[in-house]
Amino acid sequence: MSLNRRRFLQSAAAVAAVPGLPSPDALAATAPFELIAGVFKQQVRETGAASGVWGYNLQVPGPVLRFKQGEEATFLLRNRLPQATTIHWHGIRVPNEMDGVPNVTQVAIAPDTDFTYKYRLPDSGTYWYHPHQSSFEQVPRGLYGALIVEEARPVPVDREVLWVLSDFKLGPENQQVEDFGRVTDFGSGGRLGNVIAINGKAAGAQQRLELRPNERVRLRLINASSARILALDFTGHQPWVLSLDGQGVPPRPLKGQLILGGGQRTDLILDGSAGSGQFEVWDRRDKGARIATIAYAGSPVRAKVLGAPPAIPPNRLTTPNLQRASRHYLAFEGGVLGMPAIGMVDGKPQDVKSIMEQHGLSWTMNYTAQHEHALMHEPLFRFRKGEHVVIRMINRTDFEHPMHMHGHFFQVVAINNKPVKERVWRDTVVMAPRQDMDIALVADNVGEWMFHCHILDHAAGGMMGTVLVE
Ligand SMILES: [Cu+2]
Repeated sequence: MSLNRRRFLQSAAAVAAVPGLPSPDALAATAPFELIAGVFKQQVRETGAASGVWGYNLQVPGPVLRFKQGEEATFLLRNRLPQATTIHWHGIRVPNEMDGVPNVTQVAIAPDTDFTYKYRLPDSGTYWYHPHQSSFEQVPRGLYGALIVEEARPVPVDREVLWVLSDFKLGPENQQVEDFGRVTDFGSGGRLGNVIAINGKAAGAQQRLELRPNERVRLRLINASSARILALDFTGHQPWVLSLDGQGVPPRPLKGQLILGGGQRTDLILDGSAGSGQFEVWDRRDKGARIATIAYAGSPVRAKVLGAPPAIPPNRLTTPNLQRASRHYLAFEGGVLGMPAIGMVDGKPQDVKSIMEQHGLSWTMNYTAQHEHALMHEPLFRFRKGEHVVIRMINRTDFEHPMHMHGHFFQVVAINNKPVKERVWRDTVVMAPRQDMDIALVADNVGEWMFHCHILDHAAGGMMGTVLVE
């Protein structure tokens, strides 16, 4: 066990002595916004019974949390679930102790206790929040919501629309199928739902996005699915890509399908350029599914459709210098179709059979498989504060993996050893099967940060590690 972690456990024990008390800090300044995690019913499918869900403030997705860049946010999380939970603020560069990772940054919040999260919002953009405790179960039950940080001067639009995309696995009575945590899902594509949802309601032709001719809409898209990767197709329209994972890009027309892995966000500018009629929005993955209808109504907002939108003012992120960067490697192996590496579990070498059968794990990262937020593991990497780093991720599996790093943004700088011309900021990137991908970042946020697959079943099956910035 590292010294760092031992220190954490000691302080964790001290905190645990006064369960349920918010920290004194939380009592000062502005009143916290209450997020009550609970169990309730919500109409997900159009017809039939309401579904039992877990969510925040009796709604799935949870309330839209909206702030201005630079503001301080305070949340009082009240856990009324039958399990311990936490909230992770995906993409927000919070101080480490506010990151919501059980055993690593805080003690999991027990049922019927509260916890206060308080931090400043350094970056504008589209973010989201969800538990990091048993996330393979708590997220698909409905615990997620959008966190939007407005730019000081937002891109001018007529209207904003938010789509929190997810899926539910519902049985014939619309009940949630209680099959969370199956090793077969951990080692394959993850537990996919059978009902794609937009803002907590079943996707399909009945999900209507109404546009007036020549109207300009900013469409914020969040993939909150626990496993599903989406490939969106806006037929009859040519949206502009405005930002990826909250970070502005030079606006460009969306070419082909919009790939959105679990955890990723994209803001689009959607112009009412078609002027009349109805158009289909599709998810083109697998067999494909029509998820929504763009329908025209009303009089034109302006005489002509607008041209290219202005770029979002960039957030203050330090660009990694590849010449002076330290180089690191991260090999991924495993999965049901591949040959899992012989690896280390809980500090001991294990053969493939026991990794899978005895430990219920399916993947290794640098030949180590670990249980979610395990206490005994060492960080994958240790970086000095301010160190420029390149991590070559080597995907020796037959699966895609949306890899997410906490507390930092990174740039994809090479794919299969070929430099990438345009470097965009991301906090989550989809690695293709058998692909090598180099990501670069400046490790400037001190603490121990998760680096994991955002197919939450994969994370639970071994694809979860940390990087320590000190
Ligand atoms: Cu994965």
